[in-house]
Parts: sequence; C-alpha cells; structure tokens
Amino acid sequence: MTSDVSPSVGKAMMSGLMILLMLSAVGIGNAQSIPDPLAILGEEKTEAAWKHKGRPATLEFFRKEVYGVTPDRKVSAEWKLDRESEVFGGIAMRREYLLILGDTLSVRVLAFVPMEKGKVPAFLGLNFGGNHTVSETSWITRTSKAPRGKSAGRWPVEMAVRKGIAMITVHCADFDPDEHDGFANGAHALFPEARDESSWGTLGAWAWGLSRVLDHLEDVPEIDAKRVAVIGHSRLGKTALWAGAQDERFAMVVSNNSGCGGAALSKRRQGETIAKITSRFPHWFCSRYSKFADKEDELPMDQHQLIACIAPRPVYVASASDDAWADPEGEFLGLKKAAPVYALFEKEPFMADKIPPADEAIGKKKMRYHLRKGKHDITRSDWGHYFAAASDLLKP
Ligand code: GTR
Repeated sequence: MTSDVSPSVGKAMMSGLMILLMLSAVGIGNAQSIPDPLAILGEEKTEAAWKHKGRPATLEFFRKEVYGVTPDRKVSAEWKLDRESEVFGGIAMRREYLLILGDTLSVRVLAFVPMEKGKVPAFLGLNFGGNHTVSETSWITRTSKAPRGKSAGRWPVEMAVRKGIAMITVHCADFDPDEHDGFANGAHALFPEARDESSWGTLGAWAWGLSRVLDHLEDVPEIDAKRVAVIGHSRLGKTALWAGAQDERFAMVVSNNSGCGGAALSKRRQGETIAKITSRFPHWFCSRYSKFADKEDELPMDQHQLIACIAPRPVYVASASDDAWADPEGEFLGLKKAAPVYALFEKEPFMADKIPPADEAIGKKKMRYHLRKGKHDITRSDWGHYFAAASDLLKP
C-alpha cells in the first residue's frame, strides 16, 4: 500500500497527535471530548430532525443508561382538595390536595395559590423534609421528624404569591423514600414488573411523581397548567431536569446546584464523579449507570444532552460559588453545550463563554444561568432570579 504523506509530514502529524493526546490527558482537551449534541442528526441538522430523531434517541440513552426507563403504563389517580385556608392577609390560599395513585400511594400536595383575576403560572418542586418544613403552619401534615418550618428559607412562598406565582410542593419521600430499599415501595411498588439493569431508580420515580402532579394542575381553576415551571435543588434538581426533559408539558425547567447526574458534565470528572455518586446513592439511577464509573470516556453522551432535550422550552441552570462538589464550571458548560440544539429554534440562544461574576444572571432568551455567591443551597436570591425569568418567559 502506498501512502501520499511524505515522511517529514507524517512525523509532524505524529508529534501533533502526541501533543493533542498529552493535552487531553491533563484535561486541557476536555472540551473537545464533549459530544456534539447534533452529531446524532448527521447532515440533517433541522428543528424537525431534532424533534423526530435527535430528542427521542437522546432520551433513550438517558432512559436505558442513566436514570432508568419510566414505565408508561397508566395507574388510577384520584385528586381531591383536603383542606384550605386564606394566608398572607387573604391574597392567597394555602391548600393541601390528596393525590391517590393506584391502590397504595398517597401523596400530599401543598399549594400556595395567589387569588388573582386570571390564571397564574406556578413553580412545582419536591421538598426534602416534608411539606410541614416549607411553612410554619400547623395544619400541614407532619410527615417526618424534621421541625416545622425548617426549610421555610428555601421556599419563599409569600414572595411568590405577591408576584402572582403559585408555589406547589410534595415531600419527595411520598413518591419514593430516599433509600436503597430494593424498590419495594413508593412509586416502584405500583409497577411490580420484573426489574432489569435499565429499570428506573429513585430519581426516575420522583420525576414520574412530578408529572403525576402536573396531570391534575389542570383541575385547579386558578392555575394555568400550561405555565408550570418544574424546579429542584441538588438531587431534586437532577430530578427536575429529568422530569422536564421527558415531559414536554413542563413550560420551564430550573436546575439549582444539581451537580453530578444533573447539569454538570460527567466527562470533566470534577467534584462528585459517577463512581462516587453510584457508590453512595446506587438507588438514584438504573444499575447500568455504574458501568461508567471511572470510565467517563466511554460515555457516548453527557449531561448537556439531557438539557438539550428540554429545547425549545426555557431552561435555567444555577450554581453556587462554594459548591465545588457540584462543579459549577461543569454546570455552566452543561448549559452552554446544549446551545447548538436551542440554536435550531432561535438565533444565538446563549452567548456567554465563561461563568459570569457572582450573582449576575445571564442569558436573555431561553437559556439562563447564574452563579450565586455562597454554599450549596437554594436561597431567596436564587428564587428572585427564577421569578424574574418566569415573568419574562412564562407569558400567557
Ligand atoms: C450529596 C450528593 C449530591 C447532591 C446532594 C443533595 O450528598 O452527593 O449529588 O445531590 O447530596 O441532594 O443535597
């Protein structure tokens, strides 16, 4: 076989290749190893091709290899208002709805709903410690040992309703306890079919639960079910992304400090890695996910492609400056590298090349980002940015 590359050119190419290999070994070449989310489309990089081919194939990867397959069989559902009272001087109602799924799952949905003339947009998110932790009010059923109002700082409900936005939350454990308990309870128990390596984990069950609540927001007359943002912090931020990626009825998706398995790129291997997360929380994902532990190079896709599945709907990713475990830079890049998919739908969806200064929200269109100064948390300052984005993006 003859070659048309001269020996000296061949030598130069080899040393170029060596330099590239060395750069990627020390991490400088990381950006190059992040898959192009549009590569899956071949030559046909269009909106329609993304919808019909790119998004379904991308979601399939996350279903089979990361979070597990969400069963598509419907279960019976009953939704009823359990109790309500006026709050904040009568400008809003505080309600608890009861959602009964199948024969075994009873879920309490807490809602703070502003009383306005027209229908209002809403934020829907799970809470960590029980509905009673998001508000001091005594009638809210206490479902864990956590003190009443413990997480009130994370749920600025009065601020929301004063802006004409409803806040809706459910204790995540109502949909599935956060333990590795053999998937014998919570939402998993409603689907007793045999499990395999791609069966859904706890993040999948939580995301499924968010969609089941959304099914019934149509039945709340004051809420516009077409303007519901799904939100979550940390593990519940991973959940919000997975729920929003799968269920196109969510009008906007907010990932607060979601880190590994959320908005952060896994191939960077900064902060929490797949090996660390799957050894501490194996039940969050499908069991196949752990095969990428310390083998991130073998991942055919990365977390920016999960974010891309939300396009063209608005997505907001936020990080905290002292949250190295969640890899703020990786979260920023997770958003940024989803931009080629958003660009199929709108011009120049996200222009920032580097993380903005702390507390400055960036992104004027459907891709938004901020880095809050401080630790891993969701604060009033974060919510202030989310409410501003919602009033801009969730117009009737
Ligand atoms: C940590 C976990 C993170 C994050 C966090 C949280 O222990 O390593 O992935 O989800 O918990 O949910 O608060």
